[in-house]
Amino acid sequence: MAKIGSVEHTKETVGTDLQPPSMYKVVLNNDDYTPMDFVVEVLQRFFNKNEQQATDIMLAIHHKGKGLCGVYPFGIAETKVIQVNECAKQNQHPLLCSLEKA
Ligand code: TYC
Repeated sequence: MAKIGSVEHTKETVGTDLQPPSMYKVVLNNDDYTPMDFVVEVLQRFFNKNEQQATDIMLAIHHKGKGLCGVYPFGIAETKVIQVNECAKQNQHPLLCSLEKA
């Protein structure tokens, strides 16, 4: 019917690739050993939070067990999880970052 980009479309498929991407929550989990300062630095470096925002999120995680860092399309969320877990590992902290479907 029509060629849009490199995709050949039929009447049925026109418009079906125009949905917004599925979004994923990136969450940090609490633990008893990762220093508070390190978590604040992670939130500033990887999630573009200012010092006050990062401190508030870190304290919420510390008291509630886990907390939201941001919501992103899958590829970006996955990359942030890998980067944060790698940074924690390099610094020998048990900090765990994970994904949840938004
Ligand atoms: N509970 C940690 C402590 O008392 C601090 C902490 C906060 C660790 C948030 C992880 O995602 C976290 N040092």
